[in-house]
Amino acid sequence: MVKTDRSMEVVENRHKSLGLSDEQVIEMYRIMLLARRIDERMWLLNRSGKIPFVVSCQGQEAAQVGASFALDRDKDYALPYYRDVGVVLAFGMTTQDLMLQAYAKAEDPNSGGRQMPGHFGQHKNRLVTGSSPVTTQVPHAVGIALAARMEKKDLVSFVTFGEGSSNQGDFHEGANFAGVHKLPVIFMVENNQYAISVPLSKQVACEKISDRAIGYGMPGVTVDGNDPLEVYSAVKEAADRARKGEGPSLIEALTYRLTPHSSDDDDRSYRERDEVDRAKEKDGVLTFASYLRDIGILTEELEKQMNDEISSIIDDATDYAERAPYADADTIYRYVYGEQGGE
Ligand SMILES: Cc1ncc(C[n+]2csc(CCOP(=O)(O)OP(=O)(O)O)c2C)c(N)n1
Ligand SMILES: [Mg+2]
Repeated sequence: MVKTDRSMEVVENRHKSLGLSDEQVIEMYRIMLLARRIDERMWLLNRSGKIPFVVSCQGQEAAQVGASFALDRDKDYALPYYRDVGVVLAFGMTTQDLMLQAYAKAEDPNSGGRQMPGHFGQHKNRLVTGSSPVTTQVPHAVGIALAARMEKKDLVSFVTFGEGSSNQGDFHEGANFAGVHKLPVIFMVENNQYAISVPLSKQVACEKISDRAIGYGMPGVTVDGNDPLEVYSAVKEAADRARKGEGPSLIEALTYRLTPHSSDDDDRSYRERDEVDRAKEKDGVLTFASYLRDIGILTEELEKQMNDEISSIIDDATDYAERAPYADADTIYRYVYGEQGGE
């Protein structure tokens, strides 16, 4: 949280000292806000019976967008997990694309309406599709980094997953291989404190998820996932190391899942409302907006313009996706038995 009693110069220097311009941090905020508003709209559509399922990004946008801005979004690969609306928007997926996948329509670039929502993948934006078993994207990301090394391509492979998923064998195998071969991968754990109903204290015995890095010979850091600038800084350092051939990094972004696990979950059965309310006070979408207001670059006028624009983008995308056709039944085997597809 930006303290108003700090001198303007010190506060302003936070993003400038990281090499980020005013325009870039405004764009960061715009994407965080867009992700939040898309997610909120999806819950309304779900509750009104229009879309079958939502798995939310709410509470994790700051980590997702801060990290994405530290990457080269014209050449790096991202292997997002189901909550990463902020990552996929930052990499170029559109609101319309996201609505098409929520409605499972034929034009959905992620899977042509075949996968569950949140299974992101878009060839043209180097977003690599994943499977439903959690953490399978980790060895895929390591494989992409290995391929880049073998083909002498200058790219970083960025993979995200939840803290619960860091208990899966896929994480340990992928991290070990990447560490041994010093591959250009960034592992980012979005630690939102729960794996469905299981709290962090019952998931792991180590103090921090980032403590796991030492076992694989890579640096591990824990950062405030509500602060996009802190996440940006950690991912930038990791990307620089990766590009210099110094190998992988593990970053743990501390966040909080503000919604139930999914639209099929009722979180009142395993956590107190007080806890959720306290987490809302630290919500990165709100605290980053305060920072931008305090330094005078998020003016009232700009904020209104941004909100109006986001509302109309989401309205248009929703109308479009609702009217769009479902896939023809005779295309059912497409993408299953080797046929090429996607953008
Ligand atoms: C291998 C596997 N086991 C179980 C599941 C069911 N499942 C889906 S999400 C999830 C929780 C994952 O928690 P975490 O990794 O912390 O991610 P979060 O949902 O909290 O972001 C589980 C157990 C699954 N999809 N895959
Ligand atoms: Mg979790």
